[in-house]
Amino acid sequence: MTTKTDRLIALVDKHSAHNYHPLPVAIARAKGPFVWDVEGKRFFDFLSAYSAINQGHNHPKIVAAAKKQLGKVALTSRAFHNELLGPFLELLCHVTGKERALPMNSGAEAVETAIKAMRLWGYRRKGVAENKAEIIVCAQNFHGRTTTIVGFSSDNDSREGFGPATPGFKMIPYGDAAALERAITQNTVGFLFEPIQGEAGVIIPPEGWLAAVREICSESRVLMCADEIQTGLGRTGMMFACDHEEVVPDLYILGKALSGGLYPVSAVCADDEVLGLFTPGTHGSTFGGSPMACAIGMAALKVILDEKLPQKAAKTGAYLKALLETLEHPLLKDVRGRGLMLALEFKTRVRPLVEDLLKRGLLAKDTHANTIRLAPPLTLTEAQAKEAFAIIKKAVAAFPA
Ligand code: IF1
Repeated sequence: MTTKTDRLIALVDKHSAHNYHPLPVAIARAKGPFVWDVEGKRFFDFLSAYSAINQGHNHPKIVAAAKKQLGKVALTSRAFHNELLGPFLELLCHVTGKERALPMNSGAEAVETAIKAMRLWGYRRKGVAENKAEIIVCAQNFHGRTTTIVGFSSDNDSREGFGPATPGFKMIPYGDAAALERAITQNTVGFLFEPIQGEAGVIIPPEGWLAAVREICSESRVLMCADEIQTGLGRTGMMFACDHEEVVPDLYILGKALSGGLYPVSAVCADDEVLGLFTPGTHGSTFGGSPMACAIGMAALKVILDEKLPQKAAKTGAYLKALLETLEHPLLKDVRGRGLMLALEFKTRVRPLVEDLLKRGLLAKDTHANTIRLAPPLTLTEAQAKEAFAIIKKAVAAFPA
């Protein structure tokens, strides 16, 4: 018997580009930490759209802000001012402690914006000769899918077939401060990194690395640019993952949870010294900073602040991690993570375990074959964490050794 799910999957198989291998579930609605599929079955969402849903699905305050704006004015373009851009940017600057913010849509666009900003700073402020700017990046990075960004990826699937790569990028091992020091030249304008590598499998850098990076960048006049698109806005138990070492980067790149999932909203946040260098005509976006984006972005930030989601993630994350650490399986290699950015690494492929979790009512995703990322909404209660853990425990027990 073919189910509604089967028919929907077949339709996508037929008409989409095959650039994904989704789990066989078709979601119809969502609320808080739960989604329901087209058959009416409920699941815990332990992916949260890769951390875009930190506030939980359809957070009532964000939905209300979106509804209030819908039908009023959705888009003006930046050719004109709008009622909400200023207030949104003011709040964003308050949260990041930066003087300016430049709103975009997708994460990749914000990363591209940061790359342009760092190069511009290099030419206008550091005195790097035109077209010579270098940006240092890390192996196993994930910063998005545009041609420039995949050009400096070390992941073959991401990069191969899409060249020629944009020049001007240098790669060093992740978490290696000495390598950063060695890689810096007079032409280095920035260091772009993830404070915790998400796609690479929730890789936490060695303690002290972020602080060392801050020191090296300051000494060498290199901009420290943190891609906090996935780690930022509470996910790791603090507002930003850089906060764990009390480090303030020169640029924050934000996205995902900046909208709570209702709309693509991203931004680069930095001081006037950097973002003040753009002049009219040098950068832009049709939708970036639209009234719709600002209404949703502002509500999304307020929820993170008002509900103390970073603190909540720290508490629930510690609770869930302690439970995960009690798991026993001969092939379980590591339990790691910060806040509610958690992962289980096995010595084998975990896709079958992920598919079993789906059958048992919990959505999670494998990353780099052997690792399961566990990243529920930060609004998850301890009781819900306990219930979800019971599902994980049963699935791990049934996972062949
Ligand atoms: C997909 C991964 C996560 C990101 C960081 C920039 C971006 C991302 C640190 C680009 C996006 C996404 C994209 C999504 C899968 C997902 C992902 F597994 F691929 F790596 F989250 F871990 N910087 N990450 O994590 O943001 O342009 O997508 O808005 O399906 O490719 P975007």
